[in-house]
Amino acid sequence: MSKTVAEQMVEIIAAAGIQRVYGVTGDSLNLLNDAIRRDGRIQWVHVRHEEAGAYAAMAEGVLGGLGCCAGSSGPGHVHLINGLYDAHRWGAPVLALPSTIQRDEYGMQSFQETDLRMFDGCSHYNQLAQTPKQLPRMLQQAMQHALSLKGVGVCGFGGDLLDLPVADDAIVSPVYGLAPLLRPSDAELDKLAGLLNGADKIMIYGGIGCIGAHDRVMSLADKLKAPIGYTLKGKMMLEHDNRFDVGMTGFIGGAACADAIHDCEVLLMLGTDFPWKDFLVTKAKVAQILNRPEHLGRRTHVELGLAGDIAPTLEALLPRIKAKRDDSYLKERLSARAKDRERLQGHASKPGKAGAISPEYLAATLDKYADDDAIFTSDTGMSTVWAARYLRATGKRTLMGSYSHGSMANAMPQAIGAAFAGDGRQVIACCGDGGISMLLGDIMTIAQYKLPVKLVVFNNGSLGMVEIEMQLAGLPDNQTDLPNPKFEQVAEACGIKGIRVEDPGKLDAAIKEALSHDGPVLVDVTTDHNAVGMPPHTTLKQLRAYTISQARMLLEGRSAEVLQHVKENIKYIGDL
Ligand SMILES: Cc1ncc(C[n+]2csc(CCOP(=O)(O)OP(=O)(O)O)c2C)c(N)n1
Repeated sequence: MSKTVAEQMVEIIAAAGIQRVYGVTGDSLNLLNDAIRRDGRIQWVHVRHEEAGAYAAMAEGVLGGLGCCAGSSGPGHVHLINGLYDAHRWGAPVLALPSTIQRDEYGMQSFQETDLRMFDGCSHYNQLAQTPKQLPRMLQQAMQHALSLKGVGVCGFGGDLLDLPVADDAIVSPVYGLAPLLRPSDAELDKLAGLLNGADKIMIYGGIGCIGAHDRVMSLADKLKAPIGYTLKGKMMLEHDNRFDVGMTGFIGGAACADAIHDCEVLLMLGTDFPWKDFLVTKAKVAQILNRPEHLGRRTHVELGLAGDIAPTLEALLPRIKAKRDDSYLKERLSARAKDRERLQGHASKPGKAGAISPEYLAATLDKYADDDAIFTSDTGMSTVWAARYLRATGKRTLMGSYSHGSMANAMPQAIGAAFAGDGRQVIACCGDGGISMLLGDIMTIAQYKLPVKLVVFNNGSLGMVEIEMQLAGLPDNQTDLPNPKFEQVAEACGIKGIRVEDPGKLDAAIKEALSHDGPVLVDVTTDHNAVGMPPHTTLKQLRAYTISQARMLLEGRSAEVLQHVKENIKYIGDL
């Protein structure tokens, strides 16, 4: 008997290196599930919600692989969409396999009928295979788009295709996940070198595109005597072993980087498409190098835009750069950075009170005991603020979150994918209480597959970031409270070790115990609901409009420490 389409699909995706398909089986997916089981090379990972599957697949893509998730007709694949948006916006290669109702039922508002064009906004390629002959080529194209353009490729198929015999005359090619290295022309590099050689105060601002370029960025900074700032996605690539480090800007960052962007003569943006344009307001001349040249100049004015990958571009640029002697600008920025660090350290050194543990202290404790090559995930909300500020890069650690899409609930399911694909590296998820509640069912996936993930809940009993957002906008915070279950008991009920920490004096030991536990563990830490970090959705203009007295009024009834914290943040923002 000839091969079925389902069997051929498994062969094609296994040959492309896919090791797992995250999904919830059902109706139009069942034959694919069955073909995967019979083939044996790929693991079907049974998640509880398809969005969690898409996030787990994203994590595989962030870690350098090709993630894969599947959703069955209608609701099954609709559930994938948020995680796919996240993967696509991060640039994480993911193959999405939405199966659909029978092909001849389309157009009749049939049961579970959906329009797959919904995936257009979160993919480089999105097609629905209608015949056995189309499917192998479309599948190959979806994977090639995901790998080469970095993001999501969608290959939909009617469930009724799966048990048809393969088309003997179908074209089947291997998957080429090639992303050619880009470098500007010599003339363009000369122009950039001229700009840099002719300026005194140069600031380097690097993003995720600096992956694999750490040493060259350092060499360039050394020659230019330039401070180096970085985005959150670039942090793990540039923060470590960096004598030029001035940290991050924006609401998670500090004055050293923000001021440098503002007052330098030339701002050199390397591999970053940082979206918070209010923090890129500068009088400097801006040069930007991106390997997606179509995105040049969409965040700030760019005098010189170049198409290039950072490592080969700097390799070619470095010999053209004259070494500068004057390092006074660098020194000034580094002393501002030392003050930023001192401020952060001040918050982290206060453990907090019973039931109101300082989240800064918690994040710093995680940083202290986590492995040198740990994989961290952080939920959108305050957890990302604390992770950004306190989890240090080592050159071997990974930090992922929903940093371009900004969705809640990403940390725990990303940790699932990281545990599967992370080659045994320690995986620590920094979860919000709102975040973990949102896809809570999938902690059972962690239990089911005995994934040794460390879930740490920053449990402040509220949608903390939104609460402060509302207050800063002059609105009474409403419906932001989160009456929570005892998360550690929920974990225990699922077969996961649960630890609750309310006493700051017990946090250190609890984190050590959790990180050394040989299996999954959830640590539920009651954190200080009043700890303030600035909300990312508020614009600089809005924040500037707030005076300390207004903040005092809005935060009436809160402790003196909180007011002080707000005051410091607002003063800092006002200083920009
Ligand atoms: C899916 C989704 N819904 C709503 C929001 C808006 N939002 C951003 S942060 C946040 C609060 C998150 O609360 P929690 O997980 O408890 O974290 P906290 O800020 O308290 O640390 C909300 C509601 C969002 N970003 N994503």
